[in-house]
Amino acid sequence: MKREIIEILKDNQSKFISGQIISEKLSISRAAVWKYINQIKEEGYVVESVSRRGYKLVFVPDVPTYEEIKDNLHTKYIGRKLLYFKTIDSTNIKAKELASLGESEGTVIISEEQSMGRGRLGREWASPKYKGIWMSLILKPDIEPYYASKITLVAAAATAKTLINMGLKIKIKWPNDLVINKKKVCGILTEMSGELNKVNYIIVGIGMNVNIDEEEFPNELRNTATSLKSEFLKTFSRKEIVAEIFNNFEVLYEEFKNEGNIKSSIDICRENSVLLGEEVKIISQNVVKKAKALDINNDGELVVQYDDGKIGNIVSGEVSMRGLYGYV
Ligand code: BT5
Repeated sequence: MKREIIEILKDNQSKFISGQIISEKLSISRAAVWKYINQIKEEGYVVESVSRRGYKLVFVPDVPTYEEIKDNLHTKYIGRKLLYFKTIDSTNIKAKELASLGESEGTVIISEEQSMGRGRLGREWASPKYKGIWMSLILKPDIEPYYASKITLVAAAATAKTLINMGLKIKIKWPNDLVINKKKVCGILTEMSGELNKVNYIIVGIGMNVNIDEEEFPNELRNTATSLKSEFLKTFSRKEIVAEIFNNFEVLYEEFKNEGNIKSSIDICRENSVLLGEEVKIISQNVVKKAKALDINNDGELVVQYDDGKIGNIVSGEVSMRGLYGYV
């Protein structure tokens, strides 16, 4: 009902519409209209109310709700059901819970803040309120579990493409980071539930630092993390970015499902890679190896050459990549 009222207010933006008319249109009482208007205000909309004239919408907030993204959304199923939370432990945890209860492919959980945002290997993910995009997509592809890690590259490509199309200079740090000026602006956490040869569901968690000011990052992240606002010195519309990520993701994900390859995603990851041609440290289960990053192959693996000249293919998943002298 809240959604319908926002719609009516938007259709009449900058003029008053009476509570009576809204109540008639929606067949609810005027008291109910008043109650919903209060809830709408809590979401950040500014609604002026004047007795005998009714309600007027004067400000629409940058909230990534379905109501606010739908005009920019061109997908068939990604983000068509968007569950919006003000606060949550972790959108990945919620998405896993819902996916295991039968939630369909394409549903997205998004929250304004996370109290237990997580990175890979249980690392913490800082998710300050209203400042970023913290969301998880539920996917149920008919693939073998081995191929699930490719989804990370699809998500990296979709988010990168979104920002590049906005004219922003960003790079992809294989397999799961987007970076600007060698600092991390976005991280991806792909988690899977599956059996020997069947995927039950895959959850793609995407965390993007959008309007976070430098001093809002925890101290220990200040040298390695950044936000769109800190780098480009302006505030960005989260709702537009969210819709575009879904649009780009669905196209690239459909390629994966229908054609069994992620060629377009890999092209994006290659063209915008921050690692290719660089000396890197590959960290896996506390073992550190030095190598030169040569390419990303058609399976999405990183092709590297070790110091002894041997060539190796690295599957994403649990490896961390570092530059020789820092995070990139
Ligand atoms: C990642 O892990 O980069 C995956 C991050 C995924 C976050 C999303 S938010 C929505 C969804 N729900 C969740 O609970 N998670 C997902 P990893 O490569 O392991 O990097 C984690 C490391 O990044 C941490 O150990 C910190 O050093 C650093 N870090 C933490 N918060 C950060 C932030 N906001 N921006 C940049 N770096 C951060």
